[in-house]
Amino acid sequence: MPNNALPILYSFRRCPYAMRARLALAVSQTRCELREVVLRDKPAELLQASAKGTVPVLVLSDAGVIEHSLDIMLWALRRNDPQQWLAPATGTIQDMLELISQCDGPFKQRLDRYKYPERYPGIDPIEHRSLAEPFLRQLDQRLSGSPYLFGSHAALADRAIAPFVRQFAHTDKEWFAAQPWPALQAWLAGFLDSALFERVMQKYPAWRAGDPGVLFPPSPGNT
Ligand SMILES: N[C@@H](CCC(=O)N[C@@H](CS)C(=O)NCC(=O)O)C(=O)O
Repeated sequence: MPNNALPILYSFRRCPYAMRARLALAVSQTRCELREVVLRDKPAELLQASAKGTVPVLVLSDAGVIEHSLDIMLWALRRNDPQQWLAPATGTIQDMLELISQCDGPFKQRLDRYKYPERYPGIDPIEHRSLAEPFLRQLDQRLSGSPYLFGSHAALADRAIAPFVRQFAHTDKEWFAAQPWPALQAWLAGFLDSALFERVMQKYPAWRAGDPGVLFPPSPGNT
């Protein structure tokens, strides 16, 4: 049963922002109580902690609240960064944040219009898929020179961006597989096959007030 002194993570399994937060919390071995949220029925406790109503949200044991996924990643990794996600093999944290901001800004905007055209009356999803291609080509070019975006080991940028590339690829798997982006395809496949990804993608029942919540991250091998 989770301990009350643990931070509380409001999460949604399939949300790419929540995924990146869980990746950093898991790799940094930051124990939390995970509360799985149903987005159309958000618990009052989440909205009290963070009125903006998005996930992920991390409520710290001193009642501080971290409301954005990248800030949760940075908070967790600054406390414990055993795989050196904040120390890329090439480039700087600033360079990684710049690439992540291209993902979170223009790329995400196009991804939403490609994946969820019904939310944007009158738009052409294929046009938005095309507009998203330069970002993916840029990633493929970086990855053709090194196995990860910033050199020889996975770092913040890889883990922050991969959940969004996954979402893009899964919108039309055949189309994605047919693109001339071999390095990007291999990088995504490696991420999806990783033990870390499996660890952060376990399924949990929706949390209801009074439930104990679940301990996160799960023990390695406990999948
Ligand atoms: N800037 C936020 C964005 C998070 C976000 O937009 N999450 C989506 C789910 S993927 C959400 O909670 N949307 C609210 C809703 O659908 O009601 C972050 O980085 O955490």
